[in-house]
Amino acid sequence: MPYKIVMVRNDPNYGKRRHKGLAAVHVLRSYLERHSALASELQVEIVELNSCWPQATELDTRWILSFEPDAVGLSCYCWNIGMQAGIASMLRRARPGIAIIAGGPEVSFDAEAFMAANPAVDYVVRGEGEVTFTELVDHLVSGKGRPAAIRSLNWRNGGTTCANPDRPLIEDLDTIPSPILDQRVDLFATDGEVMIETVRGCVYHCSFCLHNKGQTGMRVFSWPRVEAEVRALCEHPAVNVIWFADPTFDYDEARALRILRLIEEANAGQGVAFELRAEMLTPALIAQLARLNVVDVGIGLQSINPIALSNVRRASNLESFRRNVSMLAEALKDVGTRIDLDVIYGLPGDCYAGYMDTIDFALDLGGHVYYQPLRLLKGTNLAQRAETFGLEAAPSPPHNLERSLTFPHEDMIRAHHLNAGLDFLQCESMVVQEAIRELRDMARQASQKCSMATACEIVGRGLWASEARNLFRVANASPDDIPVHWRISELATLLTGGRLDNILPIGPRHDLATRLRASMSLSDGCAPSSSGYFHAAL
Ligand code: B12
Ligand SMILES: C[S@@+](CC[C@H](N)C(=O)[O-])C[C@H]1O[C@@H](n2cnc3c(N)ncnc32)[C@H](O)[C@@H]1O
Ligand code: SF4
Repeated sequence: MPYKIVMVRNDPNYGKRRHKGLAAVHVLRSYLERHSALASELQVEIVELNSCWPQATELDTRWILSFEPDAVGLSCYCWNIGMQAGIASMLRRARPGIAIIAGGPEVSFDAEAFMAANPAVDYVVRGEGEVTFTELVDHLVSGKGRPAAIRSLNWRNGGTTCANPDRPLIEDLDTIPSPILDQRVDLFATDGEVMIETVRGCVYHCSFCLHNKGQTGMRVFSWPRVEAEVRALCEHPAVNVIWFADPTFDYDEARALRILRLIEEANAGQGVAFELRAEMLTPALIAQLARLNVVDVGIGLQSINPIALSNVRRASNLESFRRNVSMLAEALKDVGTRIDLDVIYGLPGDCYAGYMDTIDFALDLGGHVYYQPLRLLKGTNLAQRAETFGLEAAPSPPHNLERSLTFPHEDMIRAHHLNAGLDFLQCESMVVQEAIRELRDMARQASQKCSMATACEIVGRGLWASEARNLFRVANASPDDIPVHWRISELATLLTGGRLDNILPIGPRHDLATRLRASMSLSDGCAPSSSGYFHAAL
């Protein structure tokens, strides 16, 4: 009888960011099958869940149990931890003898607390999982060795839990087999969007970010490996879009150009998507990108507040950011690429006025603003320094910031209003976009201080105060996966009929100027002047 392991990926995938063919569970299985001393005795199955309602846990658990597993590996991220913990507990009740193993960034940094809160979980694999998981499985199958000898493992010893010391990172990434090249992932069974990693870690160390997973330094897969994997994806008939998980694809111009040229040569027209640092873009890279079917580019702006950027150790040059994003947008305009400019509100030292200025800066560039509150992610440097900056985040993942010394709760609410207006502005309904522009122009006549961000806030505030609130809340159910554009567009058109008066409690238009002035005086405490937010910074 083989030793059966079920690896569970759990991705509630509502919204635009859909299922991506490759994930940790596939990589871990390939590594195990290649490196385990007992590989021939193993049967490893992958279960991919995408339920977004808690009641599904029972069905999901039954599915896992139908494989009659000896061990179950749960892949844990901030977007699924509640559901994975629920599955662990149901598995334990149904089959007390099963070995339940959790891994992933959401359990790596507070493994002891996680095990204390989840008695069903037997083991937590911290950090990079390949080697630890393989050693653990070998121990479970053979009964040989001691869990105490497995680095980066948390385990139970009678009534107590033990935390073994950390293991170093895998030095040679090529020892990790590619599930794509090994044909261990059925790309026909995906929606055609596949993610690959050609590096691990990031050369930068922004203190809010977990791309370095609490470690330092960036490691790269060798060129032959990258070349083979990219070619295989380009030539695969089921692949529509190749997503690069690399956090800063353009960090090394020569390497990036080499990959882009390879795609141009091998590609049969599939889409490609990247995450970039705008400041690193060069004319050669931009020209090469324009030769491809680039469907999506994510670029971090985060904030234009220099104090906030410095507090999170992020060097930024707004002039080259502006220049390079404009050049990129111009070069890609015929390709129809969606350019997301990532913005975070609530970084330490930032305040509402800083956020408004940031939004105006991003909108001026013509990109699509992808806003997110600061998430105080476990394992980041910022989470350790939260108290210094007076950062208070929600206890439940993804630990959205609730307030800070410079971003009090009432300003968070204003930011939520602004975001709601921004969703309307960025929806695909031309009528609504026009209406918001009209509002801004009218507001500018009332006060020079009114920018697009102000107009968005006013629209959003009206929206939340109206009957539209519930509909909007539903359309906007998962801020990370929205805007579910068509839904918001439809909703916007439905609600407004093209007339903002329908959603704004602003009364007759002749009264608008007075009301706008009143609403602007509300913001005077943190006015978006050129230096307004400097005073609020730490
Ligand atoms: C792809 C991706 C996404 C995709 C998700 C696609 C998908 N459904 O799989 C999208 C774009 C939707 C996304 C969104 C978000 N993401 Co994201 N994302 C990533 C990214 C770039 C790659 C993940 C990946 O597959 N890596 C490759 C695998 C091999 O590495 P790994 O995931 O770390 O897995 C290793 C270990 O963790 C461990 N392991 C993992 N699972 C298991 C299971 C077992 C049993 C074991 C033993 C070990 C183990 O072993 C693996 C191999 O070493 C990572 C960054 C990164 N480079 O990893 C961020 C990352 C996972 N995302 C993160 C965050 C915070 C988010 C967002 C909240 C947005 C944000 N940036 O603030 C949203 C949340 C979405 C939601 N619905 O709420 C954080 C994770 C924080 C956390 N604690 O979970 C990361 C680390 C980046 C960051 N921002 O710092 N994300
Ligand atoms: C891969 S980066 C984008 C590209 C590039 N590396 C950069 O920083 O410009 C992914 C994005 O995730 C967002 N992000 C990362 N950590 C976050 C956190 N703790 N809270 C909110 N957003 C976060 C940031 O906006 C970041 O731009
Ligand atoms: S935000 Fe971008 S540049 Fe900064 S550490 Fe994360 S991935 Fe790297």
